[in-house]
Amino acid sequence: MTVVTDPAPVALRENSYAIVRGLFDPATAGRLREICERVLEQWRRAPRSDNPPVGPQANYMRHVNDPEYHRDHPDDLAFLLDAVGAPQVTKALGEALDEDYFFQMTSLYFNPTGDSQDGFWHKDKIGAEANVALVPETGAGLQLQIALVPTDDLELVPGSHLRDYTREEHAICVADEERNNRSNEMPSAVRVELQPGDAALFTQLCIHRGRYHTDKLRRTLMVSVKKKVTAEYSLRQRGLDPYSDQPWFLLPDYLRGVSPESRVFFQNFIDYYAPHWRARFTEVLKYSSLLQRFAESGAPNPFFAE
Ligand SMILES: O=C(O)CCC(=O)C(=O)O
Repeated sequence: MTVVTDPAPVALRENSYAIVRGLFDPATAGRLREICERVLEQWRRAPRSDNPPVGPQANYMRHVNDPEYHRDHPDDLAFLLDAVGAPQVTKALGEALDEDYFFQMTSLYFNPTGDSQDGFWHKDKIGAEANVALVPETGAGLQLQIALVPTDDLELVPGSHLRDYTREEHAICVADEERNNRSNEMPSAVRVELQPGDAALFTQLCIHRGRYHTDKLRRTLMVSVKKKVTAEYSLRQRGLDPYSDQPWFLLPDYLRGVSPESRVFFQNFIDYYAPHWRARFTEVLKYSSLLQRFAESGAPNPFFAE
């Protein structure tokens, strides 16, 4: 008899993924689900960003921790942040990465309301970011998916992060202008089965995809982390991007109610990006005060002149 055991975080560097059963207890997973349901409903009505766009085919949203989603629910924000930075989360990430890293982003994956779709197979396109990592097997960072309802929607090919595409994988992921990339015939693919509170960690470098079926409820909270060295490289090359641009972390009471242990997780991210968020504020202030002066003067606004 073959006994299949879940790959542990430390084994991720070989297996592409790891599973932590019961990362959160059912009560915590239940409360996180309630919070995410509320945020999702608000996002559908009043998204804070147009990327990805709201619509019947939408299957994920970014920045669940944007404070505008929690204006009337400060306890929810504290609960969410406390969970995202919880010691068991950082322990699993630390064991899997064995390299300095920052918090990067939260996302929520959910089933669409429109047509059902099998996702497309891909390795995340992280380009040269992968080359600066100390531990190449884990690329630029990791994704940690926390199931809030039972799910087996994430699929991946274990070990595929350590090599280029095989002939069969290439035929599915790349060939013929990616026409076959939603194929259900991917060799050696595994479905990651999770119960509420369980978590899957995986590297962006492996072949993976989601399943987005309207009749399969999905609520999966994803925490993305980026290696420190990759974050530095990315900021040098491109400046702030839509993921790292989270100036709400500068709000004086943003981490109110969050435990000291969880605050530590966010503090490195804040310390690193705060000067860049502040620089962007300086620009906004400069231009917005100027706009006001033009409006008050009654003179034509030179920004819109021929
Ligand atoms: O879980 C999913 O639906 C897919 C996730 C994914 O493609 C990604 O994180 O790059």
